[in-house]
Amino acid sequence: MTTTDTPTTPAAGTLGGELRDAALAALSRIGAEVPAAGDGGLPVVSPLTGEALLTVPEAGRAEVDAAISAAAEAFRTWRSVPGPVRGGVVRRLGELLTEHKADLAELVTIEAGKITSEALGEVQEMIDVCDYAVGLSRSLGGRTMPSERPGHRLMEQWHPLGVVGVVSAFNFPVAVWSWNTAVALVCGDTVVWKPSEKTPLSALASNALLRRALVEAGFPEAVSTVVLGAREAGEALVADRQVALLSATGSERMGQQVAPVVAGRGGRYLLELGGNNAAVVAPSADLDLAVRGIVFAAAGTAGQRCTSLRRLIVHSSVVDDLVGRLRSVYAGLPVGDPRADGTLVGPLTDAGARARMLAALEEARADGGTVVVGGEAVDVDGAPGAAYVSPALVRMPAQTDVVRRETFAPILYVLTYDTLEEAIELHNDVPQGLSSAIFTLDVREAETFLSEVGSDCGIVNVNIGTSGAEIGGAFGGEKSTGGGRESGSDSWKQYMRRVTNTVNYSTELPLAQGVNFG
Ligand code: UN1
Repeated sequence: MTTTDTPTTPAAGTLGGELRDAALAALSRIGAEVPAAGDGGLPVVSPLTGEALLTVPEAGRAEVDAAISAAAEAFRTWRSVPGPVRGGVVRRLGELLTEHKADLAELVTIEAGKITSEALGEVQEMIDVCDYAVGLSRSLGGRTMPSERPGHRLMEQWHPLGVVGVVSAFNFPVAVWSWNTAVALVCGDTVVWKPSEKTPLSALASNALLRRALVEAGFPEAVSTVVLGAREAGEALVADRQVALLSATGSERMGQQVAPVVAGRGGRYLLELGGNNAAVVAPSADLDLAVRGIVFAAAGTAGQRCTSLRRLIVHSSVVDDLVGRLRSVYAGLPVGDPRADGTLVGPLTDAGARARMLAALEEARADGGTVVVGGEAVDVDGAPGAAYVSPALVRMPAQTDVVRRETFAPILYVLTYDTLEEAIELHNDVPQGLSSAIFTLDVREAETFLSEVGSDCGIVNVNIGTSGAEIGGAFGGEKSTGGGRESGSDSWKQYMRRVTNTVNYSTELPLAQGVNFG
């Protein structure tokens, strides 16, 4: 944003003034301080009005370097704290999040534009992952394997890795940090977090709660730090050799830039990049259930989840029926202030996102597509600078380039198929591989879609939509989505280093593979 188009601070009595006061009140209840910005700084723009509510200081390279060094120093203590004691800090974080669930959700709504129910759901996801990590803190374990040599033990241990850098996106401004941080902390790692520059207040609030839990238990605050900044701050985190694991969520382009730098310095990366998620709707599908699943996945969060449903691949025998039902639901979707009761679709993050949505719809039309419903800018009272839209349903004659790209907005492209093989072919013929679904009551179709010849995604569902995953599973995807896995299952392994140990408790020194050495 240049100085000339920086929105002015909203006046009292306006919607912007009300949002600023609400944000400051929520921060104060949480006990989070917003440092004074001085000259320059990052404007905190709410998508509800498109205005800057306040300004926060921007960290440059020096501040990021200092945060990383402090985290590396804190790691020297934290790594030797017993796992279950580290788990106690994460348990306390979960309690504090429960206590301040509504406060943090309010900040998420103000900065990310989520409707209240989804914002509360995001904080619940943080509480859930804390629970999960507390359990892990008593169960992280290595294996013992049979040694080929008598009197020898072959085993593995998992040790803390070091500093974990977290780069997160605006659309899940707090949950994605918590997936990484709750797990990293019980694994004995320390964390430096660069949140999206669009959501600094939610980040300061989340980290203030964690720091309270750390201090109460007598641990250094530097176990977890937030650095507010833009590109330069992110680049500093990516390039620093002290950052053992860089976990980044964002665009496919961002991932392509980050991966070679981290790999080149011998670091690890965990990438959660774009998705272009599809659902196959088979002839046997329960269409009532499918419609509910499809609308939440495609229009929920205004299409701004990496798991949002973007493509529908529908059997030709049910496509007209399904499109008809979706058209009537879409026509009645309440778009507006995400804090209002009954709103289901809040704003897009900014005017640029809306322009990209409208351009994608133009391209779809030029490719022979028909916009069945939606796809228009929506004016909301008191918020002329905001970017509200009506979710679009678009029938496409083929899977053209615009369909194969991720547009981060509520556009659902409808394609048709006749055989399941054809549906799977279309499904997998995109660069991304995050989440997928099939709606069917036919066990053969469901199992084929789940099998090695089915969906090529990291998340494959049956009779539920593509979004809204639980934290207990590993979250992430293949191909240009980046290959990382976060949150549940054995994702924790990425946050630790594996050590293979061979212990000889015999009086002989037999060599492996039967080698005789004199
Ligand atoms: C994201 O959009 O970056 O599965 C994460 C979901 C949420 C997480 C989405 N639990 O939709």
